[in-house]
Amino acid sequence: MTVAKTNGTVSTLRLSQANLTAIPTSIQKPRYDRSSVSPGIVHVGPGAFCRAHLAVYTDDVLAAGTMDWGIVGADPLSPAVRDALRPQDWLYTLLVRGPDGDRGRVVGSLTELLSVPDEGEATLRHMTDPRTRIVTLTVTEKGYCQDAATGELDEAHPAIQADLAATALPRSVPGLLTEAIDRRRKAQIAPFTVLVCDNLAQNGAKVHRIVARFAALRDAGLGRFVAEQIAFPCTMVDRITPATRDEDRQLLTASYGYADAWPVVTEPFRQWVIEDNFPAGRPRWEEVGALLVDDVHPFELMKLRCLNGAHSALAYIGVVAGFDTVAAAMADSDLSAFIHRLWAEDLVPTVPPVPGTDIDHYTAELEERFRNPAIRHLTLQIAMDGSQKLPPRLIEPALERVRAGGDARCVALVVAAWMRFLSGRNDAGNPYTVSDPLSDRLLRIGESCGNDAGTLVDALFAISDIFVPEIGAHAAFKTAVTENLRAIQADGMRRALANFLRR
Ligand code: CS2
Repeated sequence: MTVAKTNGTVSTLRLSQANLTAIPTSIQKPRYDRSSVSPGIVHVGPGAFCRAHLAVYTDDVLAAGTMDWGIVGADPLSPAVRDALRPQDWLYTLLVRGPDGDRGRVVGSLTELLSVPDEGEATLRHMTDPRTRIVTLTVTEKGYCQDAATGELDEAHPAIQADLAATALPRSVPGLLTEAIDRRRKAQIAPFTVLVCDNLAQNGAKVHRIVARFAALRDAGLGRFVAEQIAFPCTMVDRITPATRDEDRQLLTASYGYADAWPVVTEPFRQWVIEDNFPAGRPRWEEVGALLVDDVHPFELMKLRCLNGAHSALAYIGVVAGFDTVAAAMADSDLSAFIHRLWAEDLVPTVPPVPGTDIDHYTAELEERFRNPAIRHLTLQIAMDGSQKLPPRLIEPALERVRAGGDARCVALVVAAWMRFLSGRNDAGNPYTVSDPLSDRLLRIGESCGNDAGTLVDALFAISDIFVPEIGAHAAFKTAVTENLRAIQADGMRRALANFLRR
């Protein structure tokens, strides 16, 4: 749909509240009056995942008629999403991409978006607004300033040090949450519930400890208040959502005739399991597809290990072997055979029974999701932040396996692939960027150890933020990682993998 301007040029109509009626009927639109929505949630980290997942469930809650759960997004890093969506009245298009095409939908649950670096005070105002009863977060694993291996607050983290020293507004996530909780307490406003929607094991409980510790470092009484009075339910979130590409924007305009500066592309599958512990109330997410339970832990272990663990395996092996996307990696018969073995031998045995779930059906469905050729999920995107992702996805299950007398040999190969990945060049010699909060340290280790597998494994295993001492000191696991790394370096990833599968 184009609009003629007075100067004679023609431009594409941009998504906005006023233009909604002109958007094609094949796109689903908010079926409720957005002007009567009031904010009830502040969401920190309004990236693609949040906009494909909890903002959509919440959009359905609003459509069902409960209007006091609008979402105020707060981006802790940059103004980019705010600036893209402001001219669109915070509307965006979700393209649900299945193997046989897209289903489009305009999501209306965001009532405002802020950029924390330049609107910190406004963010805190929203967080202390009595109408805000839940603060949800998707800030990635590294956003919580944790020691990934122990899950405790990394007190030496520069952002934590800066927030403890500063009189200015906090910049870290623990700092921001603590400041808002403190302001509410002082103003005698009932606390909000904190819902952590990132891929950490026991995410709510873990972040609760991190924030309580940060608060205690500020003030012992405040630390106790956070520990005793704030609810941090655990949750398992799932929907594969790659970063939006320019091609996605162009395709949207070409197919539907309007412009959206930041649409989100996602897969059809979605799952949300939430621990039902919301003292300040919550939307009725269970009426729109979420599962509210007493104990999320089995669901969380199943998802973190089987989905995210396999994803990380596909990412490190895939990047080194030259597969750009998960679907391309999964289409390789050796790689998919390896993923089956990783599930069967090392991961599935560590997952407790999951209510209402057949784990074989779960992994079969995962395989289908990974193979969805319409979703271009880059292996390099998943490979980011390995130091944070490896512990919950692969190191913890490996530790459980070796404790039980097993050998975790498939995990040992993935850990070796990660170490090979850290060199920043794939088997064809093409360079890529290793993006990780520990990248300086990892790079220094790589430079000083060169290609000597034994020295490299020793130096990397000594990083206790990734490898808890018990796994670091496990001789057989360490030997297996070293042998795999030597094989990958000598033969290349594909040959090493093929030989591994023959053994
Ligand atoms: C992925 C996840 O980037 C990654 O590390 O493993 O983002 C994954 O796509 C989601 O957790 C799926 O729900």
